[in-house]
Formats: sequence, structure tokens, C-alpha cells
Amino acid sequence: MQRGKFITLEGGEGAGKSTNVAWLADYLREQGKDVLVTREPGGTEVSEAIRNVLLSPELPAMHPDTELLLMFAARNEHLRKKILPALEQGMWVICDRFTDATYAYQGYGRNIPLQRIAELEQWVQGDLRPDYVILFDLDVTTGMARAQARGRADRFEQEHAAFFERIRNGYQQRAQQVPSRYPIVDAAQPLGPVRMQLQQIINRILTGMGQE
Ligand code: T5A
Repeated sequence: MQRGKFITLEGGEGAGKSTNVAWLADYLREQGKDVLVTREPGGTEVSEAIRNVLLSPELPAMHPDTELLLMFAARNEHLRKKILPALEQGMWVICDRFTDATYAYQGYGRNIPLQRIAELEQWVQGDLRPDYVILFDLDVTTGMARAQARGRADRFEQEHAAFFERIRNGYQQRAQQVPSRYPIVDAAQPLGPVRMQLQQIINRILTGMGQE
């Protein structure tokens, strides 16, 4: 059985990942793919419980390393129980955020050394990396306004603009290192044009041209 593709969606707050993930999965199913949609932090019962701790605005601030370790604890459970079995069955896995978010938020955002994140990544994931990371790029002001319009802010959404600027910069730097693995969506456009961009990206991946 051929292993499925592992595609992650990344970007800052309010960039439109959740809005588009189901549409993306439906488009892939129309093309004959068996698709699993999931998210991080979360994706399994245990990992969703860890997510509640990570996002709760009621808990006091946690040490950045605690946050980092909880992200990877949730990821370890999610990978072993859900993502890896699905990929091995030939399914395409679409995950709303993954380890690029850890580099962006805990690395660039919280200033944790990137090398420490790389060590945990290697420990938890071995050689597994997403085949493609679709980056929804959006200016911080628009992203925060969209997220705020939705209502009550979680622990991350309560951060200041400078934190989110560092995150956007972190994502852009990672995308520039391997542009063929990081197709970028201009997420400031209205929903229709955003979906047209996504469709083009997926078509390139389906025809095997995504890595050229
Ligand atoms: N995190 C996560 C880490 O710090 N480290 C990690 O390793 C991981 C995995 C997760 C938080 O955890 C952090 C990052 C996050 O802060 P979450 O609730 O899953 O929390 O957060 P997000 O993934 O950021 O979810 P958001 O909802 O904020 O962002 P989305 O999913 O990108 O945005 P979405 O689709 O909900 O859209 C937001 C609003 O904008 C509208 C939508 O209708 C919605 O109201 N919208 C548009 N409006 C106009 N034009 C468009 N093109 C639009 N697209 C969407």
C-alpha cells in the first residue's frame, strides 16, 4: 500500500485555515482520495484534553518550556494513534497546524531556541515531516481583527501584535528555506480567490508537480 500524503495548513491567527479545511478535503475526495482531516493541538481524546490546558484563558501563564513540552506530548499521542496509522493505510492526512506552528509560536514567538524544538521534533517524529505545508499568509492587523470578530479570545489570541509579527516572520523564513514544500496562499483575498489559489496548489500536488 502506497503511503498517503501528509499536508498541513499553517498561518497566524484568523488566517482562514479552519474555514477552508473541510472544503479542501472535499475537493481531494472529488479527485478520488481517501482523506482524514485533523488538527493540532488535538486530534485524539488525550490530545484534545492537552489542548484545553494549552488554550484555556482561565489558567495562569505557563513557562514557555512547559507549553513546548505539552505541544509535543499532544503531538506524540496524535501521531501514533491517528496520523501514522492513516498514512500507512494510504489516506491523505490534512492537519490544521503541526510542527511548523511550534517553530513559529514557541520558537519565534516565545524565543525558545530553534535547536531545542528540532531535538524534540526528531525525537517525537523521527524522519516524518509534512509532504507539503500550505502557508496562509496574512497581515497581523487583519488576522487579529478576524479572530476578534469571532468572540472570546483563547490564551494565544490574547497576545500582543509584536508576538504575532514574530510568528508571521518565522513562518515566512521557514517557507523561504524550502519554497517547493511551502506553497503560500495570499489569505488577505476574499474567500473565493483564496479557494482558487488552494485549488491550484492541490492540482499541482496531484499532478506530481508540487515539488518542482
Ligand atoms: N499553537 C498550535 C502553538 O502555539 N504551537 C503549536 O505547535 C500548535 C500546533 C491553536 C493555537 O495553538 C497555537 C496556535 C494557535 O494560537 P486554534 O483555535 O486552533 O488554536 O487557532 P487557529 O488555528 O489560529 O485558529 P483560528 O481560527 O484563529 O485561525 P484560522 O483557522 O486560520 O481562521 P478561521 O478559518 O477560523 O477564520 C477566522 C475568521 O475569519 C473569517 C472566518 O469566517 C472566521 O470568522 N475568514 C475570512 N474573512 C474574510 N476573507 C477571508 N478570506 C476569510 N477567511 C476566513
